[in-house]
Amino acid sequence: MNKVRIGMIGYKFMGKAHSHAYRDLPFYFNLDTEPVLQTIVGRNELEVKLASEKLGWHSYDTNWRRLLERDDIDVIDIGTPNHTHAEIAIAAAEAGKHILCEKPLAMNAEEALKMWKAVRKAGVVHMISHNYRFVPAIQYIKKLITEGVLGEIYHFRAQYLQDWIMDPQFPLVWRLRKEISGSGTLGDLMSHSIDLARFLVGEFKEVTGMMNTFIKQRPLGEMAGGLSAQLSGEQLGKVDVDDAVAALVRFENGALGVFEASRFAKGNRNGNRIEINGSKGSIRWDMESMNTLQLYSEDDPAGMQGFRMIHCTEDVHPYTANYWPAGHIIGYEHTFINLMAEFMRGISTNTSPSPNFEDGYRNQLILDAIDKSSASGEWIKIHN
Ligand code: SOE
Repeated sequence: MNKVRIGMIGYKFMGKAHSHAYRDLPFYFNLDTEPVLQTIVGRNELEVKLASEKLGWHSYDTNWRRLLERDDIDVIDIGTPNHTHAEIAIAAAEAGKHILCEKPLAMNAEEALKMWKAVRKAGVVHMISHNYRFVPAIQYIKKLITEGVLGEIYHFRAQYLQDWIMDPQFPLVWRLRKEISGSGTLGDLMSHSIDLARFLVGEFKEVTGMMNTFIKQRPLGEMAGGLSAQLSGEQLGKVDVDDAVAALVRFENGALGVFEASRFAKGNRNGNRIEINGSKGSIRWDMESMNTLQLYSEDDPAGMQGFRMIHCTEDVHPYTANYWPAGHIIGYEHTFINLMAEFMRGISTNTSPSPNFEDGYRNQLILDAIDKSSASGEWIKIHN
């Protein structure tokens, strides 16, 4: 068994999700590589020490640069705010470390391109953590589309709706500050929908977008783990990212796309949904019922046509044989375990599984175009 020693930077929401996935991976998957939770990094020593103990890491550090000098670290896992991704990833690639990076890959396409070039030059394995690709139902939809069950694809519809910042007193955390996050719902949520669309339908040809910021000032504060936050004073700061975004898309293959992402959709906690319509059938999927999908097929007998629910928990469904008997469902955390399995396979075969930094760059081209278009109102071509 080859040990792959991980150095992970960041220890909050994604730090917890990634730590859990590394720990549980050998429990469910028989791979020839096994992740070792070597060192976790954070700037606040007390907090990172506590995280290290709770999440099961062998050691902790307060400076990520020290990891790059160590021979006992094979992977750098980046779960820090977006404005740090490029600096860390490029330095990690130059130090010969494999890299897993949280999404969106970068602040803009220019930065993302530099990151992609750096990992190519260094010959390291790289991946971006678009975990929803690794929901069994999503992988199964890909299989159905590839086998022609939906026929020619005409429409891709995506909604990614949340509501955790609707209270005007919710503080101005880093996710709401452009200099740290690059964008708001666009990069945080719509990047996931774009990743699913590129995976299931194909490349984008052109886009037009619109955005709004409903609450323009908020009290200062910080993320406190998960999607909660704490105030750091009375002072107000300007919200300079989008609270909501919508985009229309033409795909290279002629399909049309409609995308919507919002943090102002009351009642939607993590409403990540897609619908795909083809010449022979349609599919609907919703993350909040992630183990199922709805399939309409024109091949069903007359009188029995309609959307039917498929439980993607049978052994024939991707990844599910690694877990429980049919009908015994999996959850959000398992999407990261499946992703880590692909990352470990990538390391043992020296290939970078999709979604990798190339996908991160192509995704970022689309994010930048939607951002630009929402200011100018124009349609923007995507130069893939
Ligand atoms: C917050 O909006 C967030 O945690 C995103 O950052 C994740 O990418 C998404 O999966 C869930 O919501």
